Parts: sequence; structure tokens; C-alpha cells
Amino acid sequence: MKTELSIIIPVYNEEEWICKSISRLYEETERAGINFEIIAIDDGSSDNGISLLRKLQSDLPHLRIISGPHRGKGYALRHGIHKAQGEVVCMLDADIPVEYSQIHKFFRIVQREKLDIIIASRFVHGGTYHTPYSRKVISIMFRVFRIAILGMSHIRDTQCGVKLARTQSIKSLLSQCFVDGYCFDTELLYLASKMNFRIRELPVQIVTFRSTRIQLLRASIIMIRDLILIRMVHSGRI
Ligand SMILES: Nc1nc2c(ncn2[C@@H]2O[C@H](COP(=O)(O)OP(=O)(O)OP(=O)(O)O)[C@@H](O)[C@H]2O)c(=O)[nH]1
Ligand SMILES: [Mg+2]
Repeated sequence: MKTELSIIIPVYNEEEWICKSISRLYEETERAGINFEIIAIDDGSSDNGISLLRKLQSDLPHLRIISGPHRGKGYALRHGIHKAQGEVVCMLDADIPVEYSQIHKFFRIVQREKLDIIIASRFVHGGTYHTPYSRKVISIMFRVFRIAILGMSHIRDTQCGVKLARTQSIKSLLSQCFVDGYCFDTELLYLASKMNFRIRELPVQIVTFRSTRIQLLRASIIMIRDLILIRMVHSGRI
């Protein structure tokens, strides 16, 4: 039977959540009647998350696990998209910060409306997001830098951890992508916008139940560097 949806989950030291969140997602997606696969892409986690997940695999035949050396979230997502067999891919953070039904709803909208990309957005009307004030300020600053460097002012939220896309459309962009870290999503959307892909941003209610593990200053510097590189590389200046 044809795979309709490939859910790609980058996994890096997620021992605490990964088995629980993938089992629930698996169950709920089966219940929604979608032919799916889940691809967990680990790159060099130092905890036991992936070995625990491998133990689950015999009960979850549509779960694929890929491991490799540490390269970053963006690289892991690219690798997962390459391997995806579904007509639509969903890029999803391992803590699954949304209601499962929301993912299924977005999947049906991509199919019905023949969209190339759906961005789950915290910043359009109806979207919500509870996080410490400092994290919100960083998100706003990132948006300001992103618009100053790359434009795309029509897109409000490039960084939310839930995106769906028509596999064929985004596979056509992957060979141009080079960002291995957190700015991969921005690069993908930048290229997709240049190609006039059909992109829709829809509100999402993000539920985070863990505190950030990112070193915010370091991550912000890398992300601004990557924004500049995206601009230079894709406008042919290097
Ligand atoms: N494979 C892989 N996955 C990664 C890497 N870094 C982060 N991830 C995954 O990317 C997803 C998002 O990571 P988070 O640390 O939650 O980052 P975030 O959601 O942008 O930031 P928070 O708001 O702090 O949660 C999770 O599924 C992580 O496991 C990496 O280097 N490799
Ligand atoms: Mg997160």
C-alpha cells in the first residue's frame, strides 16, 4: 500500500521522551487511518534513547531508525527527507509539541489543497506558545534579523518544530541546501519562496513541557551566521 505520510523526527539525546512520544504518535496516526511511516534520525546521541527505541521496533513495523555521526538537526532532517517514501513529509520535533490530531489535519489540508508546504505557526492569529520571556525575545530578534537579511516578511514563523511538505517538491530543493543546524528550515523556506511554492502558514498551539536545552547565545550567533551564509550562497556571491 502506498505510503501517504512520512513523519521525520530528528533525535538527539531524547531518552526521556522518545519512546513515549513515538508510541503515542504511531498509535494515533494508525487510528486516523493514514498510511504512514515514522523515520527517527539520530546523529550521535550519547544517551540510550535510540537503543530503547530499537527495542520498540518489533511492535512498530512502520518505524524506521537511522543513525549516523553528529552533524546537526538540519542535516538529520535532510537525510530523513531523502529516505522518505510518503507523498507528504512532516518534520517534527521529538517532544511532539502539538496535538497529534493537528498533524493529521495539516496532512489532509496539504493533500486536499495541493500545497507544497504548511508551516505550523505560533505567530499567526490563533497560534499560541507558552515559553519564558527570554526565549520569546530571542524569537523576535531572530525574526528581525531574518527579515533584514533574507526578507520573507510574509512568513511569520520559520522556526516552529512542525512543518509539512509535499515530498516531491522539497526533495527538488535538497541538493541546494547546505545548512546543517537549526537554520535549515529557514533555508528551505527561502528556496521554496524563490521558487514560488504554494506555502501556507496555519496557527498551531504549541505545548512545551520541558525547558530549553539550547545554549541560547551560542545558538543565536550560529543562526545569524547561517542567515548571512544563506543569503550569500543562494544569491551566488560565494
Ligand atoms: N539528529 C539531530 N537532532 C537534533 C539535533 N539538535 C536538535 N535535534 C532535534 O531537533 C529537535 C528540536 O530540538 P530542541 O532542542 O527541542 O530545539 P528547539 O525546539 O528549537 O528549542 P526549544 O524551544 O528550546 O525546545 C528535537 O527533536 C531534537 O532532538 C542534532 O544535532 N541532531
Ligand atoms: Mg523543542
